[in-house]
Amino acid sequence: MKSPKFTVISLFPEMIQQMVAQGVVGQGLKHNIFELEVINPRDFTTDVHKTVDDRPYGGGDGMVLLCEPLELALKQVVGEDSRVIYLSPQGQLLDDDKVKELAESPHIVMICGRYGGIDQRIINLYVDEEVSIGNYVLSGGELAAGVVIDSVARFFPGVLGHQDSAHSDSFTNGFLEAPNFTRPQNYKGQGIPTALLSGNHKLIEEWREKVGQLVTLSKRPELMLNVDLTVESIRDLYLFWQGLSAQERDLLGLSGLSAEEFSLLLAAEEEL
Ligand code: 4FL
Repeated sequence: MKSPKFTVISLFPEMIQQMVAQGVVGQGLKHNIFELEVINPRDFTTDVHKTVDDRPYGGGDGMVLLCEPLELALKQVVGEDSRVIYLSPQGQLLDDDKVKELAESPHIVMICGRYGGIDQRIINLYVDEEVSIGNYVLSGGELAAGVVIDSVARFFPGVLGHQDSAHSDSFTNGFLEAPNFTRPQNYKGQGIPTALLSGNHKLIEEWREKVGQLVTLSKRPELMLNVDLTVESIRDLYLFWQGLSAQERDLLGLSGLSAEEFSLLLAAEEEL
């Protein structure tokens, strides 16, 4: 099977190359688990000044990327199986579901605009979808492209050392991860949750799942509503929480949680 491929169209190609060179994603690239191509619209200019942008019609701040260099770049890289994405705050928000969906695509082409954006007619002609990484404006789409590559590549088989790492991380089951601990066993008076010292892998797995749900309820309660929870599972979770000592709750960062959050969750679930 052919490796999945990212093509990034950017005026700052080194920025993309550098973002993707490190860590597990960098190793994945080095080992050809996926391909990365970066092309610069400036290389497709036809005038002596290599002009890539111009002032917006109607006036306003920032410069707008010209159609022609972008179109020539796109024509060189876009094929039948390409998915063309324009990174923009106007796009659909990138989340775990979107990342998994993009990881199924054989070829993702990303256009990075500068802060003034790109000519709308390029979007009309070539862009399949706009993607945003958050509700804020960047000086350009490059950092957003780096975020897409990193988050998507984690789902390519072989990028994460442990084959199922991507499948026990935060969001995998819709919930956040349980906190992690390593040596020493006592750090400034804080120990290790007893379940994690039990050596019972099945018990540890169940404990982590429950704690992950409690962390989600405590820190990001709105995420609880994306998951199908039964009244019974909420009661179970409440009982599990009640079984934790005050000290263990502190250790797990769950001191903010009270019976109130469980009642609110129950009420919200019943409304759905
Ligand atoms: C892209 C912001 C994706 C958030 C400026 C140019 C952006 C962005 N998500 N800001 N592109």
